[in-house]
Amino acid sequence: MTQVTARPYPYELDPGHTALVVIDMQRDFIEPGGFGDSLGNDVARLAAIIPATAGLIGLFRRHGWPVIHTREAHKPDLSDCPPSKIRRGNPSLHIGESGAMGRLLVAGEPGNQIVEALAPIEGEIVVDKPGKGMFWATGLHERLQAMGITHLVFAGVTTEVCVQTSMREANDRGYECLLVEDATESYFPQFKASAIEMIVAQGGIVGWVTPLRELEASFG
Ligand code: C5J
Repeated sequence: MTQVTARPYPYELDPGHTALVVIDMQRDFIEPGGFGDSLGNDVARLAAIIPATAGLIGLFRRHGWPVIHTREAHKPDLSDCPPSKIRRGNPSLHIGESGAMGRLLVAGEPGNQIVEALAPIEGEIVVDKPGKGMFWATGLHERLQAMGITHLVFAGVTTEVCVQTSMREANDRGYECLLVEDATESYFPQFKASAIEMIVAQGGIVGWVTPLRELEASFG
């Protein structure tokens, strides 16, 4: 175990049993013309965390620790997308409709790919998830169990939606969860701040939070 300075108190990272999960760093959320944009969000906010997220991925790769990338993605026939999700909001384009980067949130479309700077490399797991949480209809828990993973480090977007949902679901499944605060972002700064406070409140009811520099201080 290696101690990482974190809130609400030091996080004990178990190097042989830890994986990084990078949530939904997709063009659909981060670039103009995608799903996030269709909902009226300022997507430029999210692009700002690409360097810190790249640094975090680099740290895990240097140590040979597993890196998992998720994508919010639906099958081309949308059979895994509830009608309620398609209807929700008042978007300029709905899930499955064609935008500047192809069909929104549909697997295989250009907009559904992870941004080039964070692209997965051979051997890394890429999980297409139809929900906000990373365990719903993905089989990921079983894969992590088979790998002997007990600790998960989280990054990605958006903090209060897919990251927080995934982290809460992981916490319920018994994983020790750490969120890297400068490698996650929201379209709404106040929601990022609130999500972080919810995670660390009550003695870390969902897990721990730390900046990338503290992980680098512990592991170089
Ligand atoms: C959203 C996500 N916000 N990846 N997805 O719809 O957080």
